Amino acid sequence: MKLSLNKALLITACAFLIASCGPSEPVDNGTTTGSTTSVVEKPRVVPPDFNSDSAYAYVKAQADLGPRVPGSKAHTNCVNWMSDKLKSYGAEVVVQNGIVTTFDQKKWSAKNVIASFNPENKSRVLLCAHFDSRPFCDHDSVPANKSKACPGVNDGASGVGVLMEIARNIKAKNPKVGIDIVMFDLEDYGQPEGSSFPPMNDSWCLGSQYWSKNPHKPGYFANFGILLDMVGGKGATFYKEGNSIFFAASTVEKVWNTAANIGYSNYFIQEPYGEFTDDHLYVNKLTNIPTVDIISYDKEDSGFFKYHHKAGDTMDNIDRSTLKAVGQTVMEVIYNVEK
Ligand code: AHN
Ligand code: ZN
Repeated sequence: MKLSLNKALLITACAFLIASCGPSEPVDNGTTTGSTTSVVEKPRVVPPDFNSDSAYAYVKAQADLGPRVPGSKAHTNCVNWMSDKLKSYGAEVVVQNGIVTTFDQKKWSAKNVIASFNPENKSRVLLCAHFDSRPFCDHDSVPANKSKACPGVNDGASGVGVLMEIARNIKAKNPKVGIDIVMFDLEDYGQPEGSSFPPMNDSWCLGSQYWSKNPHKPGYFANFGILLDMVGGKGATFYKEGNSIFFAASTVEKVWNTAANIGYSNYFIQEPYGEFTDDHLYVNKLTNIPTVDIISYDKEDSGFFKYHHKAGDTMDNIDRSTLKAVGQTVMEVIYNVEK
């Protein structure tokens, strides 16, 4: 059955309104178009309430570890913290080890943390974020800060924090689909501008590149994927990012329309903007999973956010309302996937 976009939106809106105030039984919208086709649309499933205090606490727990730079104690502690917590929420957890080489010719054992909920379910959704912190604040204007590790709070910890809160909710109420949460390592060790090392292609997103080439289960597939990156900044705006539109247009529409339906159109802007190299690009190029990036962009500041790759990327800029807008939107999407 093929529906025009307008009609699909209308039906979604009707189902949404009916579900908001009516009984939770299937409703026949009885749409008739010339012939006698009637469309039976299931009411919207009301997802659990995403708790922004809880998400904030998950972000702070990572911030308190210190920068999760590859090779550091904080990095190991973060891997253990995520896998222990995700197991406690009922997921099957795999810590994938992959050897990768960064632009500075160092070798690392990348650790992608993969949590599968209802692993036997064939219908699946991928949710992802990166947990590593950039080893240098190369965008900082203070010379002494440029060589320091980045706090990586909005850039890294925010996405992980939102996904941990979603995991906690999945334990309380299962969506109809299986969910895989992947926390990618070594996203943020990309070659800085002006680096004296030979130019390296694809120097960002090494953990997601490894996972995309070596999925944790042979033939792994998900119906679609959502990447969260820098989703905690105060007053953040999320545009429809170009690579997401190119590879996953219908998922972009689903996410942005869902956000609008539940009142978050001040965060989710209905306009395309930019084309970013981020973990979703490699998932899209190297797997068949159409994946979108919810990534903040600040047009006023012409950057991702004010403290991107700066020493100021701390808890001070994290706003519970932004975490809520993103977390509740993603939950609304995953609890309403059919099959
Ligand atoms: C670049 O900065 C090239 N891409 C954005 C990916 C990124 C970095 N996300 C977080 N940090
Ligand atoms: Zn970064």
